[in-house]
Amino acid sequence: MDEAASAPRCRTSPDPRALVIVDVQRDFCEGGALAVAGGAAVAAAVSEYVAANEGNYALVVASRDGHAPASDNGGHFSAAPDYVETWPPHCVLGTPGAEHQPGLHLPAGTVDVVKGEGRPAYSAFEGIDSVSGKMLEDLLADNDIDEIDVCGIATDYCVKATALDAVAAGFPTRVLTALLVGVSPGTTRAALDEMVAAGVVLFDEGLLSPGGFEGIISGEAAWTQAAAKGGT
Ligand code: VGL
Ligand code: ZN
Repeated sequence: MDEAASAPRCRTSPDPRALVIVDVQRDFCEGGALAVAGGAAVAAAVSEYVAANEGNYALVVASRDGHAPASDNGGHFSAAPDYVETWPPHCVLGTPGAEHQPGLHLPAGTVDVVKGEGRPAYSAFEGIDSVSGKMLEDLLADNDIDEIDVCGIATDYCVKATALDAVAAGFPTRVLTALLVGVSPGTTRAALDEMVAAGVVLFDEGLLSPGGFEGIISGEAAWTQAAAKGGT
């Protein structure tokens, strides 16, 4: 991580576009503390996409949810989570769950943006570069970024928050629909609608997308099922 983050940024394209890969972490993939079914497949698909397309990006950013240990992180963690605003402990800094999913392969120079230490933070725009300490928006300005592509986990939480903040910050923004997975179909549909209403372009090159548009809203998460069983 540190090695990759301090390597030169990839600069092979004149296109001033950034790719923001949201929270493709062990705890959001199968076997993790807040596993989203399909997370590992997203890690593999993102890796394949980035390997083929990194030359089209002036900057690649991979955000991580990174919460403080021994803290409820501003009410983000709960022993009785509602899976809407409160969650079981996840992505605790210094634990494997906060690391990228092992199947996620990132180019040298990918910026590690971490968010959520001590508080809830769904958007990568709330995060800082773990090396420079800069906010994402400042990093984008430093790199003359004009447009943003977003992918990752989860469509209905952190991807949505990141894409909406990108639009609010004035960036033409695409969400790469072949490279997403959501927690539940209902909230994922609503999130896609909300993003489109805000001006986000849903972009699917037809690459790597087994199920097309339906495919991106069919992911059913283990934690939603757990919530339904546990009830609140
Ligand atoms: C996320 C729930 C809690 C996410 C983060 O990355 O979508 N979801 N913290
Ligand atoms: Zn979190």
